[in-house]
Amino acid sequence: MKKDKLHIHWYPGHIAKAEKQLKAQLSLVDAVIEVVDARLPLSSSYDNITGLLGKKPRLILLNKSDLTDMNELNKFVKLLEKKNGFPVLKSDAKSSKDLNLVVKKVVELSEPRIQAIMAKGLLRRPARVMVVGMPNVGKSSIINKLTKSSKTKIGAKAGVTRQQQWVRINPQLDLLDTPGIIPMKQEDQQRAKKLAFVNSVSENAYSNEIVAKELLALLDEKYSQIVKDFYKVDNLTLDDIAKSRNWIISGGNPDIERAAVYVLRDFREGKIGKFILDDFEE
Ligand SMILES: Nc1nc2c(ncn2[C@@H]2O[C@H](COP(=O)(O)OP(=O)(O)O)[C@@H](O)[C@H]2O)c(=O)[nH]1
Ligand SMILES: [Mg+2]
Repeated sequence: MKKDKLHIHWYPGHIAKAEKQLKAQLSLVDAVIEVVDARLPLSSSYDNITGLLGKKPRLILLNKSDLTDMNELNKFVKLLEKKNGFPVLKSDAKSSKDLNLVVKKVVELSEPRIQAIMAKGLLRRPARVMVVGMPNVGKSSIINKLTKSSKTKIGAKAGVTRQQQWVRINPQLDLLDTPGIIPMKQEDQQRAKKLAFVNSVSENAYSNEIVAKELLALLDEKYSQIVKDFYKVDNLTLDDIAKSRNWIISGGNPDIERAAVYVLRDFREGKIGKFILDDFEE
């Protein structure tokens, strides 16, 4: 199945199903937390998120901020706030320090809808919120962090299928404990490629060698010296990296596949450096 050219394909049937499921989940909540990979502040967001969410208030969470340069990321925070008109926060789901603010913001975002309910004469209820985002951006990690302190599973609500579990985070907030997966639907291969770099695309869809080469090319444009220093090479090629590490296969050729696997892993774990792969001008 692996192809020798990087072309990532999404199946229309899967997308339609995922979209339907997501819409059903969305109908249950007052606001959403859209988790985005901070290394791709623009391209790991869904390109038609407003079409999908309608008027639903959204908190944009730039997660994995620990893997980025904070000064650069702060510029994207401002840009996204301006572009979307919604609050934008940074998070590192490996620590819990940012999450109090997340809780506070989503409660605020939900308030208009709760006021509307009360205006109809109903009693105040906690805000209902869910987490959405592309694969691997950290949705489950965030849900786990948020729900850790609260063991109150409050079960199915009226009209909610049994699998939908809610967790009471505090008296003002109920969180849907299953994340909404945003279906990928785009012909934009540039973006698909970037999502592959951060492991947001099934690894069956591409070969390591091709993705690693593309990643090195992009890093070479923006962070060339940092990456060259890390691998102790003059040129950012898999060949040179394999040679520099002394990864040689039979016949004396450099072990390209091994170099590719390491480059992807080093990048994804933030070992090479703190990077943002979107251009600010986009
Ligand atoms: N460095 C770092 N890694 C994270 C962060 N959040 C999640 N991860 C890691 O990213 C991977 C995917 O996280 P997961 O929560 O399963 O993503 P999901 O697919 O969106 O639910 C896991 O290996 C997490 O440990 C973060 O803020 N920083
Ligand atoms: Mg998950």
